[in-house]
Amino acid sequence: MAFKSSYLQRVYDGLAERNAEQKEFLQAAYEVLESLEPVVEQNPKLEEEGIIERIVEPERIIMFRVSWVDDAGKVQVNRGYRVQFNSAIGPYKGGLRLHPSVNLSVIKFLGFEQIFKNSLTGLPIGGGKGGSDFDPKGKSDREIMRFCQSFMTELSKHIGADTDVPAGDIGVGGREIGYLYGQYKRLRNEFTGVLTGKGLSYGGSLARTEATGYGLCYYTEEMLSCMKNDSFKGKTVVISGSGNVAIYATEKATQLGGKVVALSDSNGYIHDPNGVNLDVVKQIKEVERGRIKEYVDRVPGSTYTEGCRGIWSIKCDIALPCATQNELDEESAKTLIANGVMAVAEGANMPSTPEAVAAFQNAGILFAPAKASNAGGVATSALEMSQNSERLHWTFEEVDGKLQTIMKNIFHACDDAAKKYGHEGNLVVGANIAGFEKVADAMLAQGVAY
Ligand code: NDP
Ligand code: 2IT
Repeated sequence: MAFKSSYLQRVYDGLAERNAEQKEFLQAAYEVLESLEPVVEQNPKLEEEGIIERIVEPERIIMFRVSWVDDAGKVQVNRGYRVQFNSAIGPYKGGLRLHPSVNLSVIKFLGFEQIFKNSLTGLPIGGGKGGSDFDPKGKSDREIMRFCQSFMTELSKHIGADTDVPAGDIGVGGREIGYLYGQYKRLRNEFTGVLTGKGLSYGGSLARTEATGYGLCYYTEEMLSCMKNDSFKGKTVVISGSGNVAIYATEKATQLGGKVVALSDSNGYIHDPNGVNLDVVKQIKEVERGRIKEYVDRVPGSTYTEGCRGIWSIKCDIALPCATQNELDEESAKTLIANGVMAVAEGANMPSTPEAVAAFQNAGILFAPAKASNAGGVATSALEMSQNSERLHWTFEEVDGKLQTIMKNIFHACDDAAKKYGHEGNLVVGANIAGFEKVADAMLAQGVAY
């Protein structure tokens, strides 16, 4: 690992020394810093004002005990996190993840990515992320409720509609947001837009549920159109995961004329050469909270294979990784390339390893990085904040129309920045630079008090 800029090298070395155990965070930071080489070279002010040192250090990290009582009456303890990474362009904004793999490194990588993603949306939102190592799998509704109430009892001291506005991520959907919101309101006696992804009956926005998956497909469609004069029409699509992002990516990819032939969860994947029946998937995952393997009992002609990584061996034109970080490695990338994939767009956060990204780029495959292509979720969260502020509801068409415009704009911001700094066609570099420029500008304008 070596940077051309001695400034970037020094900052990265210091970061790696201080956070030696945080491999996901260092992975995310390295990629961004690497993209910023030409920007740092052309703007000496960034070094003079210590912008890179400042941007890699969270403004605030909150870690707390979450104790709750399970259905057997036993006390359970988990660890809660909120990383308030950067508020230069707006209140901290970003999801909450509930998964046993959550630790400080994971939350810091997600919070760091969120700074640039939120900037790319063009909306006034800073970067943050939170969560817990609590495992929602196999828990009753009452246990989920008690956990969420305990989590919010501490979190409520640190957030607010103009301070920090959390939302969902892995393991946090409508049910959890409802419990979290109820507890915030109880503690603060305020009906305010402190969370997004809320239910429609208490301040949620139409199209927020669909937004990340739909936005991913809008970005991909624009990328295909502008860079290959092509579209989803007639394409075979493989999507990993079967949660919120994967389900609505499947819905939109299908509406745009693609055929989605595979979905997965952490146990394995299904292959349905006829195109997945999304009503069956929604029934299993959204209503019954079941496992993806149940699909094959209900849809003849489909197959299930144990082990989620094998999904990338299925031949496809477009691959949309929508499960979790580092789920697509170099070997999987090479298999996709050998099978003729033309485009890869990330729905999950950092799903491709650095080696996989390099393999796609070297092979001339269109590659859309997460912080650009999955920004539709947080963008629509910001639209939910707008509606809460004006105490109005917009129609589905209005929100979806804005989402489409935002995703197209993000694609062009990435494409333009890549061209401007001599990396035409490299949307990874383009996204990092375009996201960074606005945040750096705001930090420079606001002085060095934090
Ligand atoms: P969900 O909890 O709804 O679904 C997550 C899916 O990913 C499930 O199918 C889950 O399988 C699978 N998964 C989770 N962890 C792992 C793992 N360690 N290995 C293999 N599979 C795993 O989450 P979302 O759909 O909301 O989130 C998916 C990704 O999209 C995440 O990276 C998230 O950060 C990102 N994202 C989400 C946004 C949103 O608005 N929700 C916005 C932008 C990005 P299983 O059930 O077996 O755990
Ligand atoms: O990773 C993400 O962008 C999200 N989980 C959505 C965050 C949000 O505030 O809507």
